[in-house]
Amino acid sequence: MQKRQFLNAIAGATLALTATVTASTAMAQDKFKIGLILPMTGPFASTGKQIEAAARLYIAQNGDTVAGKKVELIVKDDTSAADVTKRLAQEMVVNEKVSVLAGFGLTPLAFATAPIATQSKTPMVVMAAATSSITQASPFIVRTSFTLPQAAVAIADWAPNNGIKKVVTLVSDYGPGIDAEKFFKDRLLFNGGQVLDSLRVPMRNPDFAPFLQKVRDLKPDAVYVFVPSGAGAALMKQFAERGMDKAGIKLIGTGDITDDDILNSMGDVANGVVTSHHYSASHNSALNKKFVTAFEKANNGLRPNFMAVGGYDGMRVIYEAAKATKGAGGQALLDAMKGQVFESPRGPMFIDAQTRDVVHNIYIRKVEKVNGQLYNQEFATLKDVKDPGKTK
Ligand code: VNL
Repeated sequence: MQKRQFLNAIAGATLALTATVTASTAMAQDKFKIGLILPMTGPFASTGKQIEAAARLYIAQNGDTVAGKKVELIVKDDTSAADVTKRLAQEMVVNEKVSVLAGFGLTPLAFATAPIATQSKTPMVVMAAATSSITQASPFIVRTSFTLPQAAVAIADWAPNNGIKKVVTLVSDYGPGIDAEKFFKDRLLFNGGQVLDSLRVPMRNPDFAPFLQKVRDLKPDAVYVFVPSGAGAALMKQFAERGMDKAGIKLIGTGDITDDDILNSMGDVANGVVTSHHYSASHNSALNKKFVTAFEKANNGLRPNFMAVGGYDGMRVIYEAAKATKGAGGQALLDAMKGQVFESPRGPMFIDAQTRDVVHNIYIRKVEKVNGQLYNQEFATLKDVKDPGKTK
């Protein structure tokens, strides 16, 4: 009797277990999970905030189901520490069984996660990080942000035609800064310009003062700057405090320096600064106006910057790929991301099927006051710019 009861109990438990597994599998199949890993705290929190807000806006506008599945956006804060990004990515793949890893606010965070994407065959959408070589770190990476060489080459072509021949470069000392320096320098020299010195500042908590003093002493026509999104205001402030603009030294750079979300707080020193980039909040298109208005409305008047656009377009790439695969993940989902062509708030763009990197217009812009607000006003367009950093 006892033995029989015991066996019955086991049979019951097994049945219950089977039922649970079946139910949870069905639930997993009914969901399409996107693991969004971002710096939400610390010095690069603005990047996380912009991308999360843009992803939520995309879902609000396009619905929270795709290919018949409920979209679940799982947002995690990596505090901009690469070991945390990697651990979170691992947990998302193993425990949450996400179909896509997304976000990646800084280059080292993307590099740390690339092996997880490769091993688990999970598409990884880089929405922020912009060092050229990132897409080569895993065949599962697709990028919707931009690359520093795209922007750097454009401003190196503009400068010598506009009275800027002697330049000092000043960049953050890590991946995107090194790209920004190299591609600007090579192109400026090719164009007959001169680079008097190349200065590199620490990526975290930089004190720009001694570097700007050095620039002042060298008396170039301009200082060319790359600092990551969020750091531009501090640099502008010190540039003004040292009277660099009054000394006749111009400031040029990639658009990271005149970041849309903090541009107004920079004040008059930013007025007139010329930069090259793929996105301005004042980009003149119906789609962008709609995007900016909706973003500001949903976020207490916060202006979207280029990080927001990388996040928004990344969601577009993910949604359209999921529709094409009817919700299937892995290699099929990755393949459906490659070659997508569409209109972004930045203008036309596509994902190069060979490199999995973004191809888009680069605009030359000048900071101007529009209705009392500072904006990056686009005045020249280089069309369909591929990443100059790709050798294959
Ligand atoms: C990176 C490139 C980060 C450009 C940025 O801001 C940026 C990067 C946080 O690749 O780390 O503006």
